[in-house]
Amino acid sequence: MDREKALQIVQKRISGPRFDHTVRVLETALDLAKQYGADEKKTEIAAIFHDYEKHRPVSELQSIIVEKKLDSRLLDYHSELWHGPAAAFIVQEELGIRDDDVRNAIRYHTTGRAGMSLLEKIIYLADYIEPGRQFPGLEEVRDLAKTDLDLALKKAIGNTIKFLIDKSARIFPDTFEAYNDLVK
Ligand code: DGI
Ligand code: FE
Ligand code: FE
Repeated sequence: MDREKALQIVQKRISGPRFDHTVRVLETALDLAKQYGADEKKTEIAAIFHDYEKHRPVSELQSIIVEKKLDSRLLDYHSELWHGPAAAFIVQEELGIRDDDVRNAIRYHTTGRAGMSLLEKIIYLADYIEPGRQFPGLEEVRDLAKTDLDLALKKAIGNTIKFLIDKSARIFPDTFEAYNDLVK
Protein backbone atom coordinates (compact mmCIF):
# COMPACT_ATOMS: atom_id res chain seq x y z
CA MET A 1 0.00 0.00 0.00
CA ASP A 2 1.45 3.40 -0.89
CA ARG A 3 1.69 6.27 1.54
CA GLU A 4 -1.07 8.45 0.05
CA LYS A 5 -3.54 5.56 -0.05
CA ALA A 6 -2.72 4.61 3.57
CA LEU A 7 -3.13 8.21 4.76
CA GLN A 8 -6.47 8.46 2.94
CA ILE A 9 -7.75 5.34 4.68
CA VAL A 10 -6.65 6.59 8.10
CA GLN A 11 -8.05 10.08 7.58
CA LYS A 12 -11.53 8.64 7.12
CA ARG A 13 -11.37 7.33 10.70
CA ILE A 14 -9.24 9.82 12.55
CA SER A 15 -9.52 13.31 11.12
CA GLY A 16 -8.56 16.61 12.79
CA PRO A 17 -5.83 16.85 15.45
CA ARG A 18 -5.41 13.07 15.73
CA PHE A 19 -4.69 12.84 12.01
CA ASP A 20 -2.22 15.72 12.26
CA HIS A 21 -0.51 13.82 15.11
CA THR A 22 -0.32 10.74 12.86
CA VAL A 23 1.42 12.72 10.10
CA ARG A 24 3.96 14.08 12.61
CA VAL A 25 4.58 10.57 13.96
CA LEU A 26 5.12 9.41 10.37
CA GLU A 27 7.70 12.12 9.69
CA THR A 28 9.47 11.56 13.02
CA ALA A 29 9.49 7.78 12.56
CA LEU A 30 10.95 8.06 9.06
CA ASP A 31 13.75 10.28 10.38
CA LEU A 32 14.52 7.66 13.05
CA ALA A 33 14.31 4.83 10.50
CA LYS A 34 16.88 6.55 8.26
CA GLN A 35 19.14 7.23 11.21
CA TYR A 36 18.97 3.75 12.74
CA GLY A 37 18.61 1.71 9.55
CA ALA A 38 15.03 0.42 9.80
CA ASP A 39 12.92 -0.60 6.81
CA GLU A 40 11.32 2.65 5.65
CA LYS A 41 8.29 1.06 3.99
CA LYS A 42 7.38 -0.87 7.16
CA THR A 43 8.01 2.20 9.28
CA GLU A 44 5.64 4.19 7.08
CA ILE A 45 2.76 1.70 7.38
CA ALA A 46 3.21 1.16 11.14
CA ALA A 47 3.33 4.91 11.83
CA ILE A 48 0.33 5.70 9.65
CA PHE A 49 -1.86 3.03 11.26
CA HIS A 50 -0.62 3.18 14.88
CA ASP A 51 -3.65 5.17 16.13
CA TYR A 52 -6.13 3.85 13.57
CA GLU A 53 -8.53 2.66 16.31
CA LYS A 54 -8.02 5.62 18.66
CA HIS A 55 -11.49 7.04 18.04
CA ARG A 56 -13.44 3.79 18.22
CA PRO A 57 -15.85 3.74 21.18
CA VAL A 58 -14.47 1.93 24.23
CA SER A 59 -17.37 -0.54 24.21
CA GLU A 60 -16.44 -1.62 20.68
CA LEU A 61 -12.75 -1.92 21.54
CA GLN A 62 -13.76 -4.11 24.47
CA SER A 63 -15.84 -6.33 22.16
CA ILE A 64 -12.92 -6.70 19.76
CA ILE A 65 -10.61 -7.79 22.61
CA VAL A 66 -13.14 -10.34 23.88
CA GLU A 67 -14.45 -11.69 20.58
CA LYS A 68 -11.14 -11.82 18.72
CA LYS A 69 -9.40 -13.30 21.77
CA LEU A 70 -6.76 -10.60 22.09
CA ASP A 71 -4.72 -10.34 25.34
CA SER A 72 -7.47 -10.55 27.99
CA ARG A 73 -5.25 -8.92 30.64
CA LEU A 74 -5.91 -5.64 28.83
CA LEU A 75 -9.47 -5.63 30.14
CA ASP A 76 -8.19 -5.14 33.71
CA TYR A 77 -6.27 -2.02 32.69
CA HIS A 78 -7.16 1.41 31.38
CA SER A 79 -9.06 1.52 28.09
CA GLU A 80 -6.36 3.89 26.79
CA LEU A 81 -4.28 0.74 26.25
CA TRP A 82 -6.81 -0.95 23.97
CA HIS A 83 -6.49 0.97 20.70
CA GLY A 84 -3.05 -0.41 19.76
CA PRO A 85 -3.86 -4.13 20.09
CA ALA A 86 -7.24 -3.53 18.41
CA ALA A 87 -5.61 -1.71 15.49
CA ALA A 88 -3.01 -4.47 15.05
CA PHE A 89 -5.88 -6.92 14.65
CA ILE A 90 -8.11 -4.73 12.45
CA VAL A 91 -5.41 -3.75 9.92
CA GLN A 92 -4.86 -7.43 9.18
CA GLU A 93 -8.57 -8.25 9.08
CA GLU A 94 -9.77 -5.25 7.05
CA LEU A 95 -6.73 -4.12 5.09
CA GLY A 96 -4.71 -7.32 4.70
CA ILE A 97 -1.65 -5.94 6.51
CA ARG A 98 0.01 -9.15 7.66
CA ASP A 99 3.60 -8.24 8.40
CA ASP A 100 4.27 -9.33 12.00
CA ASP A 101 6.82 -6.63 12.73
CA VAL A 102 4.50 -3.88 11.45
CA ARG A 103 1.58 -5.31 13.43
CA ASN A 104 3.65 -5.65 16.61
CA ALA A 105 4.85 -2.05 16.29
CA ILE A 106 1.19 -0.98 16.17
CA ARG A 107 0.18 -3.39 18.94
CA TYR A 108 2.85 -2.37 21.45
CA HIS A 109 3.08 1.35 20.65
CA THR A 110 1.42 2.43 23.92
CA THR A 111 3.01 0.01 26.42
CA GLY A 112 6.19 -1.27 24.82
CA ARG A 113 7.26 -4.78 25.85
CA ALA A 114 10.41 -6.77 26.61
CA GLY A 115 12.45 -7.60 23.52
CA MET A 116 11.15 -4.83 21.27
CA SER A 117 12.27 -4.89 17.64
CA LEU A 118 13.97 -1.88 16.04
CA LEU A 119 10.69 -0.98 14.34
CA GLU A 120 8.72 -1.28 17.62
CA LYS A 121 11.21 1.02 19.32
CA ILE A 122 11.03 3.57 16.52
CA ILE A 123 7.23 3.75 16.55
CA TYR A 124 7.08 3.97 20.37
CA LEU A 125 9.63 6.76 20.40
CA ALA A 126 8.25 8.67 17.40
CA ASP A 127 4.84 8.69 19.10
CA TYR A 128 6.48 10.07 22.24
CA ILE A 129 8.74 12.76 20.73
CA GLU A 130 6.79 13.99 17.68
CA PRO A 131 7.05 17.80 17.53
CA GLY A 132 3.44 18.39 18.65
CA ARG A 133 4.09 16.83 22.09
CA GLN A 134 4.96 18.96 25.06
CA PHE A 135 5.62 17.66 28.54
CA PRO A 136 8.33 17.70 31.20
CA GLY A 137 11.44 15.74 30.30
CA LEU A 138 10.62 15.53 26.61
CA GLU A 139 13.58 17.63 25.41
CA GLU A 140 15.98 15.22 27.08
CA VAL A 141 14.40 12.25 25.28
CA ARG A 142 14.53 14.15 21.96
CA ASP A 143 18.23 14.80 22.49
CA LEU A 144 18.94 11.18 23.44
CA ALA A 145 17.06 9.95 20.35
CA LYS A 146 19.66 11.70 18.19
CA THR A 147 22.44 9.48 19.50
CA ASP A 148 21.11 6.41 21.34
CA LEU A 149 17.75 4.83 20.58
CA ASP A 150 17.72 2.49 23.61
CA LEU A 151 18.71 5.20 26.05
CA ALA A 152 15.97 7.46 24.69
CA LEU A 153 13.46 4.63 24.94
CA LYS A 154 14.48 3.81 28.52
CA LYS A 155 14.01 7.45 29.50
CA ALA A 156 10.64 7.68 27.72
CA ILE A 157 9.28 4.51 29.31
CA GLY A 158 10.69 5.51 32.72
CA ASN A 159 8.97 8.91 32.41
CA THR A 160 5.70 7.21 31.50
CA ILE A 161 5.93 4.95 34.55
CA LYS A 162 6.60 7.96 36.81
CA PHE A 163 3.70 9.83 35.22
CA LEU A 164 1.38 6.89 35.86
CA ILE A 165 2.53 6.50 39.46
CA ASP A 166 1.93 10.21 40.08
CA LYS A 167 -1.64 9.72 38.82
CA SER A 168 -2.07 6.53 40.88
CA ALA A 169 -2.82 4.72 37.63
CA ARG A 170 -2.31 0.98 37.19
CA ILE A 171 0.71 0.04 35.11
CA PHE A 172 0.41 -2.70 32.53
CA PRO A 173 3.05 -5.46 33.02
CA ASP A 174 4.44 -5.01 29.49
CA THR A 175 5.35 -1.42 30.38
CA PHE A 176 7.45 -2.58 33.36
CA GLU A 177 8.95 -5.41 31.35
CA ALA A 178 9.95 -2.99 28.58
CA TYR A 179 11.69 -0.82 31.16
CA ASN A 180 13.45 -3.70 32.94
CA ASP A 181 14.64 -5.06 29.61
CA LEU A 182 16.35 -1.75 28.83
CA VAL A 183 18.04 -1.53 32.25
CA LYS A 184 20.76 -4.08 32.17
O1 DGI B 1 -2.45 7.33 21.38
P1 DGI B 1 -1.50 8.46 21.75
O2 DGI B 1 -2.17 9.52 22.58
O3 DGI B 1 -0.79 9.04 20.58
O4 DGI B 1 -0.34 7.84 22.69
P2 DGI B 1 -0.29 6.41 23.40
O5 DGI B 1 -0.88 5.36 22.57
O6 DGI B 1 1.14 6.23 23.82
O7 DGI B 1 -1.19 6.59 24.69
C1 DGI B 1 -0.66 7.34 25.73
C2 DGI B 1 -1.44 7.13 27.00
O8 DGI B 1 -1.33 5.77 27.47
C3 DGI B 1 -0.87 8.02 28.07
O9 DGI B 1 -1.96 8.69 28.70
C4 DGI B 1 -0.19 7.08 29.03
C5 DGI B 1 -0.96 5.82 28.83
N1 DGI B 1 -0.21 4.60 29.19
C6 DGI B 1 0.96 4.13 28.68
N2 DGI B 1 1.35 3.01 29.32
C7 DGI B 1 0.40 2.75 30.25
C8 DGI B 1 -0.60 3.77 30.16
N3 DGI B 1 -1.69 3.82 30.95
C9 DGI B 1 -1.83 2.85 31.88
N4 DGI B 1 -2.89 2.91 32.68
N5 DGI B 1 -0.91 1.85 32.05
C10 DGI B 1 0.21 1.74 31.26
O10 DGI B 1 1.01 0.81 31.43
FE1 FE C 1 -1.74 5.56 20.53
FE1 FE D 1 -0.10 8.17 18.75
